[in-house]
Amino acid sequence: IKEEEDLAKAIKNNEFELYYQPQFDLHTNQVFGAEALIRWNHPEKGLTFPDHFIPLAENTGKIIELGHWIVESGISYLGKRKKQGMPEIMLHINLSSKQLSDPTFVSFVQKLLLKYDVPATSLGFEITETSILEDVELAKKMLQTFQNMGICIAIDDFGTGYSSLAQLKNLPVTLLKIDRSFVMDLEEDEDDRKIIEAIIAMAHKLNIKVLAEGIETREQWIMLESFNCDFGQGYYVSKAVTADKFNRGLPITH
Ligand code: G
Ligand code: G
Ligand code: MN
Ligand code: NA
Repeated sequence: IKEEEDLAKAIKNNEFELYYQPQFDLHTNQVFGAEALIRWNHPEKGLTFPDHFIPLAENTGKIIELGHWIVESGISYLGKRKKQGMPEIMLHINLSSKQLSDPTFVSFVQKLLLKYDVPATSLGFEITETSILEDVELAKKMLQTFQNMGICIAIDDFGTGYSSLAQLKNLPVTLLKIDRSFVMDLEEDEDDRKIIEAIIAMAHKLNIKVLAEGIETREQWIMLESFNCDFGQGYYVSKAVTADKFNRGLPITH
């Protein structure tokens, strides 16, 4: 209960902040986008990570309000960059299942794109296999609408759920994000290498781009590039950073 109240107060007091983790093209080494990752600047506990408070927000229904804040912050950030003449980037925002079963969510997003003068093609939504389970048919329709608008639909943590392949058949998918558990042992584990190569080949046949998560070493980058993986993300290049830091640009290590 205490935590629930905290969460409600934190939204009012503007204690949340979006951090941005760069996403790069493995072939050109260019940063083309970012994943928005929420942080809580807690007045007592300091910088707090979402593993704990996102599930709490989901279980208490607060995720609708918090989700609105997240989406508006992300889109307004894109709008600010555009106004300042900064290079266009793609921003991927994580969605929870509650948001995908909210019938007003599509018009909410449309209004924000207009308000901040942001093209739909600059926006992506990351969904997980569990986030569409609440109301599959409604979620599917909503994702199709978003894709028709030009918004990128990314499957997050691919390979860890229990119906990964079915999802590719059933959902409008633009991008597949290979879970970092496959990337982690790439150098030692031949099976992981084969699995990743197969995922990439399959995705490309379906006209779906592939991003590898959790790239932490130069060797992993080079290997993934040789497998023809399109994009990457991970501590090797950068963790999630504040908007200011992201705007200043980062040296790419590769
Ligand atoms: O850095 P990391 O600790 O940011 O994220 C931990 C988990 O929290 C990940 O599963 C990530 O997808 C989730 N997460 C981070 N930011 C958001 C967000 O804005 N919305 C939702 N729904 N989940 C998020
Ligand atoms: O579930 P999702 O993929 O949205 O979660 C992203 C999570 O992964 C965040 O907690 C983010 O901080 C973390 N992350 C991003 N890059 C790396 C990495 O290279 N290594 C590890 N261990 N975690 C990472
Ligand atoms: Mn994600
Ligand atoms: Na992931």
